[in-house]
Amino acid sequence: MSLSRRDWLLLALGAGGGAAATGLARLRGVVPRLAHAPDSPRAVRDSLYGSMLEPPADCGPGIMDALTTPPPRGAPAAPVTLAVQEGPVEVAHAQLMPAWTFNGRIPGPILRATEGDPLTIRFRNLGAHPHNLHFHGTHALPSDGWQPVPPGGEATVAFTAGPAGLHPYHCDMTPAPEHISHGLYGALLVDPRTPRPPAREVVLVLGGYDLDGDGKSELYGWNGVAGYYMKFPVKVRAGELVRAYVVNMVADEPVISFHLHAQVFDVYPGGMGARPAWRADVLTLATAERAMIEFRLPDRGRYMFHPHQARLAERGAMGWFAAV
Ligand SMILES: [Cu+2]
Repeated sequence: MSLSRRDWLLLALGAGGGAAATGLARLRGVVPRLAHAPDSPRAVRDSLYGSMLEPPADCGPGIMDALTTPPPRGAPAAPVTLAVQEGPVEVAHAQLMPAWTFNGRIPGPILRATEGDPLTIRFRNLGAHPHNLHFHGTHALPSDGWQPVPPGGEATVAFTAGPAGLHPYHCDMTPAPEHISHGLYGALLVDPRTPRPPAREVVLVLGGYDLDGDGKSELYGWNGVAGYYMKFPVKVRAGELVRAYVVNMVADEPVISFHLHAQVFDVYPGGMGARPAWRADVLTLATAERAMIEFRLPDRGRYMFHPHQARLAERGAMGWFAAV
């Protein structure tokens, strides 16, 4: 037995006190939940659709801006330090993940360069496990970054940014899914030398969290926080060009998808190329696969986005664009 969307709405709207109470009792029995999940009827009542998960209480509006909006194009490529730090991170309300992070956050910082720029990244391993730093895209083999860096060690990764596109970076220590699902990933945007048209740019990196160490994620978050964009939609202006950089860093699912409601989008696989390869409203991505998509939201209102895998959507990966 599973709950239909209509059941959710009836529950959320409280269709009679008795019915709602019955519904909640039923919900406890049928919805798979985390072993440590707080019993949270408020979260259920507040969720008009989908995600039962709330972001951490101190994760308020605006706090995710630096992980949602990329730095502006054309800023000089400064030397960057990426330091692995290990420690607990609250990835959803009352859900602590024993995380491994770049610079203390998940995902790591959004890096941006223009094709042909020299990039130098200092990698420091401040954790208790061997880690490393591997970039997608092109680079000379000495900067491929697969070699282990022991605790306390460091390495320098230097390469010429390219090709123009969207390239994840991540720890590639074996087993890579474990290192990635602990939080060691981020995005590098490489702009073409001929600028793309102005747009409202958004980065959406999907990750999964294996809280109990069984090799399977139990929580999912766009830009690291489960339920965040459900509660605090990504704001765009109605009618403006939106350019979203979508990256899949869920390491324990064969594929995930990104689905936008009520509009279709142009797809640039890998963020590469000057013209879109196709149009769609569902984008399917294997692990570390990514795409740049472009669309306009013509009317004021909320446009839903989520993976089309219900389990992922219900466990933190539901979100909204709010066109204002
Ligand atoms: Cu690692």
